[in-house]
Amino acid sequence: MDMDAFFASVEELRHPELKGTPVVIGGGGDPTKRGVVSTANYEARKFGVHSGMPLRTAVKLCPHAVFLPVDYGEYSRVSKIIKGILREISPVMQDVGIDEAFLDISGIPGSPEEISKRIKDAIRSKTGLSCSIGIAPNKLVAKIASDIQKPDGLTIVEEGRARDALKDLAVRKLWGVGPKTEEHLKKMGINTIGDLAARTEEELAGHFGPSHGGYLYEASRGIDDSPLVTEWTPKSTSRETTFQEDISDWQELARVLAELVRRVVSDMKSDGFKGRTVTVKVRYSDFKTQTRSITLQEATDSVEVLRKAAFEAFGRFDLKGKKVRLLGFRMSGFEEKVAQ
Ligand code: TTP
Ligand code: MG
Repeated sequence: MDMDAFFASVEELRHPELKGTPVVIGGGGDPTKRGVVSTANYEARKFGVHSGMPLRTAVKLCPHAVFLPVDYGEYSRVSKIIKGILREISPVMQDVGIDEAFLDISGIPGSPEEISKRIKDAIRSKTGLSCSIGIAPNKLVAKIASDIQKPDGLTIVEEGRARDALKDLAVRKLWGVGPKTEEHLKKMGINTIGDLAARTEEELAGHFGPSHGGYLYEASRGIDDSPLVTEWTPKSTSRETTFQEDISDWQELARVLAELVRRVVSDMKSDGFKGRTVTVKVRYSDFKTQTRSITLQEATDSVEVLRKAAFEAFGRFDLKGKKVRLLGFRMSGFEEKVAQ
């Protein structure tokens, strides 16, 4: 899912009078000053204005456009709402950028068209904005597909049709094809993804090395096995205990905390991770919940060091006169252990 002319569309929501006028967002919004175009709405794009272009060039191409400064705070506020909607539709979501995300919809009921309509309707009703969606067997093709029809587009690439769907597109649409690779490919007579797919893996490896060459060979066929990286991927490990009866005895809480630390460290060790950030969670009898965290200088899996940090974090709660309903312990800030 990729939002349409994102910054410009958010500005049009706040300034409905701008609808139908060319709008350019960039820098401080003054085209006589230095700065580049962040984005332009579709009206301004008709004049050749695009992201990354100097504002001074944009004003020459489209002198009657309205120029506005970048208001990143407002765009990220709207972005958070959109990501919340997407996460509700599929919790397996990779947040890519301010206006983009990958969703794994393989476990979601409904046809691709129905799911896509659900996403578009929810975003439109909660924010007033439109988006474009690409549905495909993998991230590489889905991303490209999301850009094929815009705005308010939907492109579905069925399993087994990826190579065909990509063949007429410019090679730079592939991830990992920047201006340098594009130039090199052009010299080899390769302009489209289809041209690339016609070459042998040996030839591509000869020009770009086995790794990048192998990648180009697979990508040109729409092959991509990269997993979605969800917010859980740099994962955290936690354990918590809800007491049968709310507890106010500090000794008893400390004993439970030590046991939670022991169990979390054991989980972490079996996964081969070391962590830096220790978080203790306390839920009181009135359900009010607080956390206290400590980040260590270095990642560790030492139960002694982590228990000490957990008690230090625990000491930062004001438990006087309160009863505790739940106690939790979480480790995050993981580093993968280097194999010896
Ligand atoms: P894009 O999704 O690339 O562009 P867009 O949403 O404006 O337009 P489209 O309909 O083609 O998707 O980028 C999202 C936002 O990121 C864009 O609104 C502004 C910002 N951005 C920059 O600030 N600089 C840039 O060079 C680009 C490409 C985007
Ligand atoms: Mg976009």
